[in-house]
Amino acid sequence: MSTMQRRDPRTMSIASDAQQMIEVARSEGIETVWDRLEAQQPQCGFCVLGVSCRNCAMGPCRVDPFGAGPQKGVCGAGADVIVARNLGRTIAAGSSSHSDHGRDILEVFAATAHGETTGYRIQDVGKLTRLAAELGIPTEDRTTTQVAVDLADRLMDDFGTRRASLSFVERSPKPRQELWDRLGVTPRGIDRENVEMLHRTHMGVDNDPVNILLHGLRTSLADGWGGSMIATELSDIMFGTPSPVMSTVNLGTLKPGWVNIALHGHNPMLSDVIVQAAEDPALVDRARELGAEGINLVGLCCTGNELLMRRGVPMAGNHLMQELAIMTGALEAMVVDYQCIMPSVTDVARCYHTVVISTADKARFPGAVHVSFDPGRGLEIGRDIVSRGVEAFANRNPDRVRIPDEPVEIMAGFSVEAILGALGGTPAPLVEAIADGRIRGAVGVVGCNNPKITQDYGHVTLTRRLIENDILVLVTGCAAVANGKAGQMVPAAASLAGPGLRATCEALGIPPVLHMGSCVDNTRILVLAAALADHLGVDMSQLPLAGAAPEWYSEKAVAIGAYVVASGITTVLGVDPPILGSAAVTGLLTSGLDDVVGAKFAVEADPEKAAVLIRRHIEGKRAALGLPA
Ligand code: XCC
Ligand code: SF4
Repeated sequence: MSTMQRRDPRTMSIASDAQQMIEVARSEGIETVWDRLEAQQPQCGFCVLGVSCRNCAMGPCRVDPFGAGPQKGVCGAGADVIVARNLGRTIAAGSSSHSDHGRDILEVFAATAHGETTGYRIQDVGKLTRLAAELGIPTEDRTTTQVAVDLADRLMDDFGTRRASLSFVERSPKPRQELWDRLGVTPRGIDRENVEMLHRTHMGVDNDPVNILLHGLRTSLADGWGGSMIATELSDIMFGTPSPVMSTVNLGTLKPGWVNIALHGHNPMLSDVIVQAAEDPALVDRARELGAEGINLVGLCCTGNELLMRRGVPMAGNHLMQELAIMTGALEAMVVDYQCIMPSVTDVARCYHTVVISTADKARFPGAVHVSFDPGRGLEIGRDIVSRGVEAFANRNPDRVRIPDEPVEIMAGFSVEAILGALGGTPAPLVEAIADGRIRGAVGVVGCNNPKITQDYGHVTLTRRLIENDILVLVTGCAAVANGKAGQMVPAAASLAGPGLRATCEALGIPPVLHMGSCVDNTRILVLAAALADHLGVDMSQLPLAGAAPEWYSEKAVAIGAYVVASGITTVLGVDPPILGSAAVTGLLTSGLDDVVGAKFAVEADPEKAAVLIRRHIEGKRAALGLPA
């Protein structure tokens, strides 16, 4: 920890709440993610390049990237196969994570349709009806319940292998569907593609790196146009389709005299009933009895994004804030579901009065209290959890409470429905603004924090440079939270944008950086891109669009990057993926793919340079469409 102790917090995060809490961690001697990254140095060079394999017990094996040592694993696999297999498995892990989340939502939706849940209902009947009609499910003269049951059944099928392609693949532009068919990458079943990837990457199955990578694209498409999209759409139906909402962000959302409960993870199905439970007068009375002013719920990571988007629940922070939030000494409970929850949170919580409450049977945390989620008793469980948070207030030590900073305002809630609604129900005004050059194009800036990168620096800098150059930015996940903390997500931030984007945002009263939701909600960006392409009668790959994941860390982010590229949108990564040990795989992803799917990956750690690269890409797409320079 020694070198860490000397490192300037300003090189660790650009966010002042984080910088202050890093000092607190040091003075209290509590280990953080940055300390552990330091302790891991130097990280394994073989793994960094992707040339290590432990897929079987003849190994583990490593290929010497300098050519002097072994060039093949025991089975005979060279660097290209090893790197491709590793990448394939990473995509499958990310895709499975999103899709399993989607299935969990689908199961609660199905149970709700059958009247077997408490605390859940169909909130957006309009969206249910639209979706059913889109999938050919009869809606006339039928009850909401009947339609919902059929929709649930239909989407359950998408997880298996009963049809030639997934329900939502038909939402993509026709030329894109034809291309996927020609390439043989149209996803067939969500589970199937993931299972097949595990099969192919078993020793002695798929030994052709290109063939593995093509299946990697198919696997990711089963996430983007499958599991994740189901998660988004059904969450909208059950919890409400987001519309613009003002809220606040950073650790200042924790309130000194209140019971503070943070909801962390990814799945909105429990957190949504917790929001209902926190309004229970009996629980609020109990909080007051214990001397608190009330119950304050805040979000972390993507569970937080789900609640911010739909209910305006304040957002305490993104990925790297989870340990620091506990160190405020003002957090009674951290309720976790799954994904991106560091195992270290229970260690940090032990130093405070914070109770960590795990809720998913598939995601247990030693040291946490486990309250098993059961949608049949949703509200009751929600009350139980909130009550544990309230009771923990009695153990708070007021002398240890250090809440840094005042919260910053943020506008969220930009579902595709909300964006099209603001435009008068059609993408035409946006297409016109892009066509005449007031807006040059749009970029999805998405993904995580990674302690290898100064927290939020990549997101905030890249976004700033893009909006300054009249490029609309769409954000999700931790990238959204970063931009929110930096004040770039309020309507007044239009003044930071170039003249064309600024005028458009001011006319509509929206920020130049639009919060489109959690990481599964990257599917909203796909749907919007498809709508723009269809409106122009072109494929998505022809649009002046790009994706960026400046601070990505997770396997899910790799799956997202892959489906975005497979959908025709070039994507720039800020952290090296572990593929550089294979010239063939690196070449395919960063150049060859362009000829195959009309998009590719680029890696650029410096967000200033990434912005230039993206601007060039967008101007190139504009020129090819004959749009004004
Ligand atoms: Fe996780 Fe979604 Fe990444 Fe953030 S952006 S660190 S995946 S919380 Ni999804
Ligand atoms: Fe080694 Fe091949 Fe087994 Fe991988 S699959 S561990 S390269 S023998």
